[in-house]
Amino acid sequence: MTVRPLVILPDAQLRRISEPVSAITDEIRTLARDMIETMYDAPGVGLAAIQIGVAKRVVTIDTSKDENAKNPTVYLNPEIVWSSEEKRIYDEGCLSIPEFYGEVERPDRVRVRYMTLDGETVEQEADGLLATCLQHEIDHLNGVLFIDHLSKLKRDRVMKKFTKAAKRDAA
Ligand code: K1U
Ligand code: ZN
Repeated sequence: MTVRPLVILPDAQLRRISEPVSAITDEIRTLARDMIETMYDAPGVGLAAIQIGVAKRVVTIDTSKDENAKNPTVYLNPEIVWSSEEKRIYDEGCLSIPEFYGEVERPDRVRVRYMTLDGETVEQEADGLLATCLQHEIDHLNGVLFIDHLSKLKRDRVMKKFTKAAKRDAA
């Protein structure tokens, strides 16, 4: 397993729409293993493949609180098939926008359909942090970032800060 480098704002890759997984190959299995390793190393509770530069619809999530009982789930081609009317606000972070947080309102509960690494199609109902994380990661697959849910003023500010930092790092 390999920890792969994270793609950081304002990298244009983060705006790509990821391609569906059409077959479960060794490449996909290795990608999923590396994503889990990268997610734990960061550390984070979720990761979308585009955050390591791979435009495939693959997500890993582990929202379990116990650090000694790791329980990652791999979601292939995840899609939201139902969302609750009730909303919840969570102070979200993103491994591609380090050390920046912002309050985002999203449906409180969702039902997600996805394919497992065994090729089985399953549905999962989620609430709390898992529901928020699933929506955040599925946004990544569509080139959407949590800052897109904030005001234009906040988004412009964070974009400016990260663009400046990227220019400084490149100099
Ligand atoms: O997609 C990502 O960038 C991962 C992101 C997922 C996420 C977190 C919170 C709300 C929505 C989506 C993160 O994991 S940010 C880091 C984080 O939240 C965390 C890190 C260590 C322990 C607990 C949480
Ligand atoms: Zn993110």
